[in-house]
Amino acid sequence: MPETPQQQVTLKMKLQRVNVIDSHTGGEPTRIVISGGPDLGKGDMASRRKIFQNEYDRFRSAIVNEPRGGDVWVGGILCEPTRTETAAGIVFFNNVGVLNMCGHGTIGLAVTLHHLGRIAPGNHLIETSVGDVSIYLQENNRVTVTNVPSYRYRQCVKLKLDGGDTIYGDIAWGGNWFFLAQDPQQHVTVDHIPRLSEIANQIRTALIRDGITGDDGGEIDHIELFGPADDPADSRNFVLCPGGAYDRSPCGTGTSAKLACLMADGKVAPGTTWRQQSIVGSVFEAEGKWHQDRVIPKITGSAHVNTESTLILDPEDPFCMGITS
Ligand code: PYC
Repeated sequence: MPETPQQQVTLKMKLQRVNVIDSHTGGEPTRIVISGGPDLGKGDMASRRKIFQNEYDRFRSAIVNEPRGGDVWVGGILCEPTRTETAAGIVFFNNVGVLNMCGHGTIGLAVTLHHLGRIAPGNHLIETSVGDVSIYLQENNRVTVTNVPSYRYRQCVKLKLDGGDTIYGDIAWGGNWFFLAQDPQQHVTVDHIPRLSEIANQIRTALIRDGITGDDGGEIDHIELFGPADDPADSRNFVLCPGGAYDRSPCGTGTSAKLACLMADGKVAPGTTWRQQSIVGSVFEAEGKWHQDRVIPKITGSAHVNTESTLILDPEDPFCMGITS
């Protein structure tokens, strides 16, 4: 403990204070950095994401990793938008790196901006690193995200897993790259999470081993498994996120990727509501329309703000920048 007033002042000057607002969307947490974060410049969100990735990785870890967070957390740096017609810019990240889009995080961002009094219910545009998305905020914490154009890139890809199983699945883009497995043998329920994580990790390893990527060379770092849902949802999913945690929400970008596959197969008609339930039971409603050969998904879910806080980054704290192993 500092003993003199001068020592106390010096210590306080060394502390970095970061103001955050936490919310959860169907059980999946989002931590939005409101102030005290790094200056990422004035470029578009793709260039700010690159700066954040290259120069502020330790800050990322400090915000979402233990001891302040944990593997399941998604964070976002709230940015000044580049255009007057957009409400905000956002750079998403998680426990291991930066993210492209994040559906549950955008729903969380919408209720956070409303909580701050920065947006009113209605329509708003948000700039992300993979393009603009729009949000429609209702009074009751429900938010519809019109996501980036989504599409199936490859159908029925065969994978031989290290565990010996052979699995088939589609590769689709919904703002992140997904492998959507067809594996009727798995029980997609909470009590099977360890087995689901094991299979999903084996799928991810096999994709890397076989050099299978998205059509832009991007890593397929989200793995999605499906099973029967509780009525009235149409499907229950299990989504393994890049950092090894599973999504507690039905995953907005994963639901977009699934909808793109279902619409490509003619199993869901444009404008029809399709409900995706998460492994913990929360539900997103999805509907899409075609734009050329892409699906424009609308994903609706609810989020709740649950914490306003100031994180303290103390250079004398041995775990100040998070536990990374
Ligand atoms: O909702 O898109 C999503 C998402 C991605 C990773 C975790 N949630």
